[in-house]
Amino acid sequence: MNSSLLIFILNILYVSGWRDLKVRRFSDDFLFGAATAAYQVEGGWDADGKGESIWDRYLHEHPEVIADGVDGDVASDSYHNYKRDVEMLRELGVDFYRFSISWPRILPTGLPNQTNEKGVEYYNNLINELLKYNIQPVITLYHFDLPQKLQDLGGWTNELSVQWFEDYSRVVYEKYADRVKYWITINQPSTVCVDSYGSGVFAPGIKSSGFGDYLCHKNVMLAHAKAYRLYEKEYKPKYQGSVGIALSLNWADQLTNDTQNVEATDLYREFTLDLYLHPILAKSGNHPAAVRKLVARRSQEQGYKKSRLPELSAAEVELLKGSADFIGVNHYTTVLVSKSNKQHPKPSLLDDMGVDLSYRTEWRKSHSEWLRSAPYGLYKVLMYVNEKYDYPKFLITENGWSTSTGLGDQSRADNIREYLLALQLAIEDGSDVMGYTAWSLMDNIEWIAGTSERFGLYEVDFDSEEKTRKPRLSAFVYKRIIQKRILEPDWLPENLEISITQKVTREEL
Ligand code: PNW
Repeated sequence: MNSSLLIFILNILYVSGWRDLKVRRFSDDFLFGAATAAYQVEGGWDADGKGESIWDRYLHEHPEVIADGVDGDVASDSYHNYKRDVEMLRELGVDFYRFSISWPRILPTGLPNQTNEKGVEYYNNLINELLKYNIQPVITLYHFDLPQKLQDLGGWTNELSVQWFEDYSRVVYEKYADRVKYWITINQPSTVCVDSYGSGVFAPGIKSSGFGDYLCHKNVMLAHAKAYRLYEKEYKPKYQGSVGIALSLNWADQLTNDTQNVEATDLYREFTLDLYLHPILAKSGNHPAAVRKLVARRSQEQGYKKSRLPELSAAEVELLKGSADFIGVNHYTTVLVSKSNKQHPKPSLLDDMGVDLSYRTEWRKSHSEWLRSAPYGLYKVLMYVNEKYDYPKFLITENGWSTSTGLGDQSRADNIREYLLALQLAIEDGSDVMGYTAWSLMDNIEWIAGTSERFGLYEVDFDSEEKTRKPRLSAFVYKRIIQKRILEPDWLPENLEISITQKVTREEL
């Protein structure tokens, strides 16, 4: 099928509410899960010997950057509520729980000279509670919360960070690999680098676009590869688990079919998708040639002695090549790309890419500015990776939707069903997908949005002492999908004591 015909059909499906007549079943071994991350839910920021993370420091020093001023000091208090969290997972009937480990909770100095036994015990308790109910733990080693003491030494821009991360990974594998079979090294290297050492909107707030972000990129990718190889060599023979990385893989479409915009979109995909995929999945390894050449040329023009994107040595290329048993896909939305005629600061990532981004007006809006519903993008991005990198194994590690407060989250329920249908189509067309993870199990600290953007299947009452959790409409819908293994577009729970106030119908768009 040619691609314009495919886009046409997908558009029809999208406009018609993604309903075609075929009932598709998720196979019995397809896994469903829900996810959170340590800083966003745990709280207990300095409890029982935990060290300070870059998010603790950043939001304590800059409360003004948080939309509603609520930081992660207490969050959903999962540090104390983990039994309730597992109860919620049982209510949903999920196969796995994806959560992350707070590096400074385990290693307060960031280094293995000192282990915080209380921190180790917390994750032991959580893992054991999950296994008691046959829910598989899927552990993310790093979800944005670097120990502040390592940031004081340059954080991810210091080449030593590769070693620091490997040492930390070893401690975690030693403690938990006997019971944990699925590992994710790093969550969203793009966020870890571009938002944290580039635009600086995320902790540690360093603004060095087009330089710091590229330095970080090399180290984070090598850190991932080292943690992968460590498991492969020392733990895999004994425990047979698998290790992947979670990449932010949003789709990018051209604003119009002008050659300029098509080329801009190709380049944007190289920078946002292939820069992360190519070193791991391509037979030749290394950064994509287009990115390598472009940044090298511009760096030279700008008077730098070396490319601002540090090159990989032959040994580093080898280390990275094949360093994932699966690709974790964090997919939320789609953007439209056009060639930019604006002047961006030099150097910067935007200047290197030379693009402007927008959204199609038809795409339903969430409660987050950057997040619009365009389910066909999940299909498209998976097929893009399939075609370029020969059908790798995927785990959808995050997909979700934001609302404001309230239990009647029809828009989230719709979003889950629509994206799951796109996923079924991608599977039908040959994608190898192990499972799907809803972001998020519960409301949490949405980084600098605080609690102003809610992603939870469960609502959290942040004003209550206990951080009470209540299931939203979408929790019932997700539970039903997991149980029945099919999508029922109009299904609603009976006897629902939820007033549906947030229903968004297609007619309203
Ligand atoms: C992810 N985008 O971040 C993170 O892994 C989660 O911690 C976060 O809570 C969740 O998505 C919702 O934001 C993203 O701009 C941040 O496309 C931004 C984007 C995607 C994911």
